[in-house]
Amino acid sequence: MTSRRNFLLSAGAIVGAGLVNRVQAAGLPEAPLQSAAATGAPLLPPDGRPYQPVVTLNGWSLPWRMKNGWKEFHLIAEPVQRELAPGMVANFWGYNGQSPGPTIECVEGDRVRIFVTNKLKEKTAVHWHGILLPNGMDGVGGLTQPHIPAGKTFVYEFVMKKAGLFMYHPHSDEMVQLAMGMHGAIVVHPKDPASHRVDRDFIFLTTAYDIDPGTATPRVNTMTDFNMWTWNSRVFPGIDPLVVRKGDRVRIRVGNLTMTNHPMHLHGYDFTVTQTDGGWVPRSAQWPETTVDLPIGALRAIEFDADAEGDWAFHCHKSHHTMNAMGHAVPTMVGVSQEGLADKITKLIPDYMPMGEHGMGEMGEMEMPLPDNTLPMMTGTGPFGPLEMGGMFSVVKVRAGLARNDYRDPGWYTHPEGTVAHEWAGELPDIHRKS
Ligand SMILES: [Cu+2]
Repeated sequence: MTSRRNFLLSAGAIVGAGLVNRVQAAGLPEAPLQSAAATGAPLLPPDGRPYQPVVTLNGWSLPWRMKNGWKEFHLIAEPVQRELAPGMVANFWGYNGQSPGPTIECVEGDRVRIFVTNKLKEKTAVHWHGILLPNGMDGVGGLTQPHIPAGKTFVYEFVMKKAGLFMYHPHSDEMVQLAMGMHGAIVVHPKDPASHRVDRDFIFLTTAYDIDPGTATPRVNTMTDFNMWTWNSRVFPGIDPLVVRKGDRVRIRVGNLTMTNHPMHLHGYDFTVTQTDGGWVPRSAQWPETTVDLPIGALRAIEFDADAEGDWAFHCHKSHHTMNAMGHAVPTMVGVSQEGLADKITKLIPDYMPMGEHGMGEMGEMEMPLPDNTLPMMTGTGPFGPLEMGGMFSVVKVRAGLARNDYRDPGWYTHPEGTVAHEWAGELPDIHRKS
């Protein structure tokens, strides 16, 4: 896991470290910029209606200003650089300095005005996915509004009619602009802060990129064969842990902006789906799950009571989505003897390393030569050895005795004596099998 620690949250913290206000133009709200990829402190509302803020995994929430009863935000569409994990930085397009753009948090009934300034070299438009709004505010370039030309600022105005989890993304040269990383989350909190309340509320969106090892800009025409499967434009081991206090009610909200589905699996717990981008799921329609499929273009919120301490894996269950850049052209070598082969090939290719005869787990431990600016297919180290993961993988760390707003990485779980799987120390029977 990344060694970087999350911010220690302080009451009244409005903006995270690294934020810079750039736009002071008359009439326009400020457009804060975020340069860091760390998980930002929850944005406690300084004005407007009260709510319990979310934590954006490896992201942040956008400050606003109140003006004559309107909540005003300012998004700037622009090229950005994003570290996917230590060792790899991508050239993306995003909003306010990052991909994903900042999370927009509102309250049911809020009147919102969102300024969008286009600092790309081509036109754009922003669609507010899942939000019930007037047709002309829906953000489909050419259909419901003119595209926003390069260099121009457009204004969107609507009322947040219902609470829920939503997202924003371009609807203008959509294939390219999504492939380049433009997206962000929207959370509309219930009017009554006591309704649907949880103790810890996380949100992130899934995206996928195809970035050739040794390069930094995604291939924008790729249809299915992506090699970077991300949560908020981060891959394991760059994704922060989801830190939870034992006993907390936890909600994790996830949206899918990739071109395939993701079966999201949580270890150690069963949970229920309490919300989709269509609204709250009635209690009578909820059932227990340990994996929920996240369809393309959809959002889901899961909830559980964090009653079991530990480091619980949380990941997409498609095994190719918990890996980083890999060569699919590599032949399967399981069961193929490579004895003597390495010596012969090494004479021709000095860096050649035979692998896969007994599986590919050994790759998680090797220091393989890599091109600049890419990540190993299987990587990461835990307290017991290599984790052999990548992509859409993180850990829900449940600990007793944390402070209410403490999201700092507590390190690895210390297991109570005698509760870890261990080698059998007794007599071993002679087991005969065909080999
Ligand atoms: Cu997946």
